[in-house]
Amino acid sequence: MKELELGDGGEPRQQTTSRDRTMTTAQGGPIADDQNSLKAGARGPVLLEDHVMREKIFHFDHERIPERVVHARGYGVHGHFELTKAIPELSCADIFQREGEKTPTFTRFSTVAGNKGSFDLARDVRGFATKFYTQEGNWDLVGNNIPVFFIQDAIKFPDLVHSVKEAPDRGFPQAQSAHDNFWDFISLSPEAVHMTMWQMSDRAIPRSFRFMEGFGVHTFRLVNADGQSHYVKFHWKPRQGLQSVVWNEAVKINGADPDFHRRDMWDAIDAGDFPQWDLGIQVFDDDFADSFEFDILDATKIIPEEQVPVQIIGTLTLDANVDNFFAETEQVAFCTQNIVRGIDHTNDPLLQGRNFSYLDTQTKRLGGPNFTHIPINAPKCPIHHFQQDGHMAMMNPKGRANYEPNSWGEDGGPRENPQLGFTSYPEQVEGRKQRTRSETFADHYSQARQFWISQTPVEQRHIAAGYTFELSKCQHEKIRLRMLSHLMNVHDDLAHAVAKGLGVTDMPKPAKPAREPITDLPPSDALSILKNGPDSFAGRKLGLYLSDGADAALVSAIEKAFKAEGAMVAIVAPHIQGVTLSDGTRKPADEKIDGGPSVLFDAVAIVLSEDEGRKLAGDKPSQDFASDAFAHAKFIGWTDAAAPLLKAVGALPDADDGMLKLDADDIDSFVRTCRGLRFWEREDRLAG
Ligand code: HDD
Repeated sequence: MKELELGDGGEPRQQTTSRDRTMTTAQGGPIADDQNSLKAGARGPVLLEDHVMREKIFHFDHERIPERVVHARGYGVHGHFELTKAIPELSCADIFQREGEKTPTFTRFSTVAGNKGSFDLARDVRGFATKFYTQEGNWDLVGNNIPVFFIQDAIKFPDLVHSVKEAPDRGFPQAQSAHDNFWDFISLSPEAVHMTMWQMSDRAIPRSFRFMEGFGVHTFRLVNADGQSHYVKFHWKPRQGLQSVVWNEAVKINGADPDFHRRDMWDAIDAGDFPQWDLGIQVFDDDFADSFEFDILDATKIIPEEQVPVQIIGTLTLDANVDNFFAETEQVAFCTQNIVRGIDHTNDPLLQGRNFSYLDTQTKRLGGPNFTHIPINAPKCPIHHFQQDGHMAMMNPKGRANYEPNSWGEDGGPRENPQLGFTSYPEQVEGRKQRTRSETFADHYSQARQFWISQTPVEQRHIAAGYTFELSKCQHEKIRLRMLSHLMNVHDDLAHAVAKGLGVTDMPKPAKPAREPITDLPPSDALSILKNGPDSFAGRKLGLYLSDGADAALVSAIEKAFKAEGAMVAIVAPHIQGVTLSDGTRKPADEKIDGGPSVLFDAVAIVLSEDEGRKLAGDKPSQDFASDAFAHAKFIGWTDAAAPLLKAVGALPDADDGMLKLDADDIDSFVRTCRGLRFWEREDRLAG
């Protein structure tokens, strides 16, 4: 039972949990009966006088707040940032001064397009927003898992978002970009082409929030104590390595477990397997900015790591789930304008627009200007100012001074501090007022091409398939062809693969580029997921499908070996009650086979008894388990008794190298193989 505990004076009230206290109304009155409303007679009308019932229903009626206009579906977790390399020469930000110091954080991951109740594995960009509660105020790094953005100027953001969200007349499609409106807008906005390459890649269907990168996207400034400035791009590098699912799998995961990503994060943290990311910075100066092929203020461009290496300066560890989803994940309010002394903005027009949007949207969403009083948003350092009143004011200053300058001496309240306070970098700014786009933003294809040539053949195939799928959902041929005309400026191989997928035989003319693409940018390995995978199966999940009579020694060896690797093992069985193993022990199941399809796991092992193996060969959910694992190029551990099932789905008689016979004395070799995560050769073969 939840109770309210009153703080003394103006302190916020704290919620505590206790069983032995009396339930009360919000006004604190003890409640005698929470089961029945007040009536005139046992079967008579309910009386308006019933303040207990009315208060309860009134509060319930007001439980919802507006969901975020984008990034509505998200999942937040607590953690801390530990500085491993102090950078006082670059920045005077307090958080970057003392190696080994830990700063508390709150990170919210999200999808962009879908509503709050949509599914986790939409093909979409993922938000990666972190609030650092530094000793000199909150710093919010509000990034994505993709280092570039669709548009260059914030004035286009409402159009972009309208185009991807449900059409206003019909209220669908939900949580997806595979529709005419989105590709109509994109194909009329060539600046978006580079971003769509990332979006059509497997980056947009991550296996887990834990296995994706994060990027601050914009170029920011670092400013040191002497007022010297360097440009910086922020990167989050997951220590877990990168990993994505395949599209057919994503579609099925959304049905099997729409909460796949949030459950994954909750489970990992709950099990003490805390995900970590290194914070990297790419630092450069005006000379580099002037010589770089693209404009550093253009958020549709990356700076390749080969040109400006990423230096690691700290580590983010996510180590605590929230106590209350609404209080923390829903109410957290990230604002790009929350920066601290030593970090500053640049003139990136996308960033400048964001700096207006976030504060504005939080005020609407959270009901007023006092959202900074909500504990998840409140700084953890002292705060002193003369802001007052407004809806739900919780922190109210005492005394008479609520303005300055004042002459009340000691009682006069806080004063500004030119030494410690935030000062903007005094960049020289001049120019005519004009609504224009700089010529230096005009190259829309070169980095899209660089992205393409940096991918492995498997990844290229997935990108082409991504475009093909999405454009095939566009019912208007002119939109499909217009998009194709842009892809022709990216790379012939891509354009032809997509054209083939769409069934287009007469290629359209290439779109007229605003500026000729640079065709000799070198590939960059950092852009590929598969080149940055893990070297371990740690943090991954094995689905172990068991039947009655399964070999107990083998089951125990598998569990032991995968746990030693730092992986999880989920037991899947024909019934949720579990199975009786060969030695008579009962093994409870985590999932019944229908509810635990193989798409939920990174690799599978099928350990059946001979009798059950023959029976399960004809069982549809068992067939789906095996055939999906096979089609999604997963490593499959199996025993002879599973052969009829594997034959039934075409995985046998010719076992490929991704299918490993299990041997209780050598499970380690299965674990080692699973570190590769997928047996892509099989996908190559199946794709023909
Ligand atoms: Fe944004 C939310 C990331 C461009 C306006 N954005 C939001 C969130 C993330 C991003 C991660 C969710 C934060 C959370 O978990 O609560 N947005 C980005 C990135 C962008 C970007 C990486 C480009 C580099 N956004 C962008 C533009 C605008 C906005 C150009 C408006 C001009 N974004 C918003 C918003 C949201 C938001 C409407 C919705 C909910 C919220 O702010 O808190 O203000």
